[in-house]
Amino acid sequence: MSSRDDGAMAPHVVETIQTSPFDGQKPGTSGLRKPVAIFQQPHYTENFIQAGLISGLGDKVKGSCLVVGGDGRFFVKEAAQLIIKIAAANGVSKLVIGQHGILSTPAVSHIIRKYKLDGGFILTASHNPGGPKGDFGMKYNTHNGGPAPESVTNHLFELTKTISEYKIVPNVKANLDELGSQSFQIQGEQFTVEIIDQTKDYVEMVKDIFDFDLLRGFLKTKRVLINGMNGVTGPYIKKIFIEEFGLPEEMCLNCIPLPDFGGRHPDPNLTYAKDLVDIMKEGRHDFAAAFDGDGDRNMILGHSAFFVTPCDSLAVLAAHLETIPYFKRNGVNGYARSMPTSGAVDLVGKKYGKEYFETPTGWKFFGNLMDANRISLCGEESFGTGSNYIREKDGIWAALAWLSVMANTGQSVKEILTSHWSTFGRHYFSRYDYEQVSSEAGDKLMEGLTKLINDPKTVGMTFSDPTGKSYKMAACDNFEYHDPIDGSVSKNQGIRLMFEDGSRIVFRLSGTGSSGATVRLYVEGYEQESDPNSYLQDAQDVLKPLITIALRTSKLKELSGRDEPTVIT
Ligand code: G16
Repeated sequence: MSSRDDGAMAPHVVETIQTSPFDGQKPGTSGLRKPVAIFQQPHYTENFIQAGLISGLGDKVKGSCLVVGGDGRFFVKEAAQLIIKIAAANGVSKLVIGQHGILSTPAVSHIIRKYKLDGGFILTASHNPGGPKGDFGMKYNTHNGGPAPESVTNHLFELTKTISEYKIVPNVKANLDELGSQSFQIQGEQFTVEIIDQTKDYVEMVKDIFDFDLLRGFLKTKRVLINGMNGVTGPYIKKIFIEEFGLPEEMCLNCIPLPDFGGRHPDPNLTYAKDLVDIMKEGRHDFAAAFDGDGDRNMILGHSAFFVTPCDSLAVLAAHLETIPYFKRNGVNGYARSMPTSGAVDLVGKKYGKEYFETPTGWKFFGNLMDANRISLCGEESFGTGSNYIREKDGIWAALAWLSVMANTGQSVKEILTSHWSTFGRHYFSRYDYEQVSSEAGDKLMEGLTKLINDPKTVGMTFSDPTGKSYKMAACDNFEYHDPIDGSVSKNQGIRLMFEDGSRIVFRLSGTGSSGATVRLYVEGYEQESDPNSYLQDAQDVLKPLITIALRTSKLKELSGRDEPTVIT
């Protein structure tokens, strides 16, 4: 259906509104994330949208076509209407918007690429809680479908520091609930808002990537649970798992997107998806997957809640990628992982003669490598896995990829992991998160660690835990990335303490929290055993000495005032 504004209503006039800068509109690891109340301040969201358009499109704003979609959280619809008004005023010619303002992050990336749009706004604070007292977020993606690179986000931030006006057409308002085109005349130019089905393009895409007949048949023989955590993936889960695969509805949990995610934290990990873990522990299901608020993160569990670390998930998928039709057709280039992610995937790259890359935390750093056809698969320890068919990580894709591996190998999740470890050895990995620590404590921690890595005596020093287990420091630094494609340099990406036996301790401050500091401690140890059963040790037991050393060396407990982390992965 299409509607047309023929000018019968009051004319749409572009107004220039005087504004002043707000502090702290610096996009973090993935966009700007703040409490909703901050975004609701007059001019706050408007400033960010205006700066986003200019930094993202430069002199190509006029006549551009963009996509807009969000994860259904509180304030998505209001923000979408603001984008409509400001885009109209700046000469954007078309906005493609998901019905009700909803599109998953991977769907947005796909839509930009499929329809060759100039970019888009994603309205999400990802896995952060939602609702009027929760967080909201906004990020700009560029024409390759990926999160804007640092050159764009740095420019955006600079613009927000000096912004003095924005343009708006106050009386342009679209009906976000009605599919079809709505056109408006803005000072003699046509401006179109097209409301599209949330799932259609995405479902067509995954049907082209995977063997749906194989998966349909396989799922008839298995009991699985798919958990949308009341985020954006609900409609996609229904289309794919219920309508396409015929899964009973009761196997698909929390599939209604809610503005506050049901009051929970939409983060698929062992802490925030504990209800799913508990059901899986009952041993009645073979496989479970959960996704975050905007659908780009995933957690994979096997029978009896056997947990697949995202690092291992990446390595396993790398080793089995060529069984998936998309990769059979297109081949497999290299792999990439973010720096804190364990080196498990590197070993797959070495064995199969593929390139493998270590990038800073943040999906945006994979974009250049994918655009240059250097990598086909990438992933992060932060529950993100994805591939080069789009430029965002993709929760549902990861679940379908895992089900494909199970269907092709005939093995359970645990068998797939143990056979992988028997071939490659096991990288034990754990992440400790200390959320909402004071910014001062976070800064002090990083200052102390910086002193440690700059001290010439550190390399060669032996660090021991109280049981006497000791590790000799082989190297330490603050990770710096030199992008092999465009030569850009990203400094201060995390403190790395690397030991002679290959173990590693990494510290970073998160770039996705909305207040204070979140300290992340990543610990990794590698073991190669002759007996496959010895790989089944608990990562916490294996890594205990390293964790003790990390906590002591950093004085993390003293500085944060926390005895325990908020989340352990
Ligand atoms: C975002 C980024 C990821 C990053 C993660 C954690 O994920 O897209 O690339 O790994 O944040 O970042 P940090 O450790 O700085 O909090 P999401 O799912 O929040 O968009």
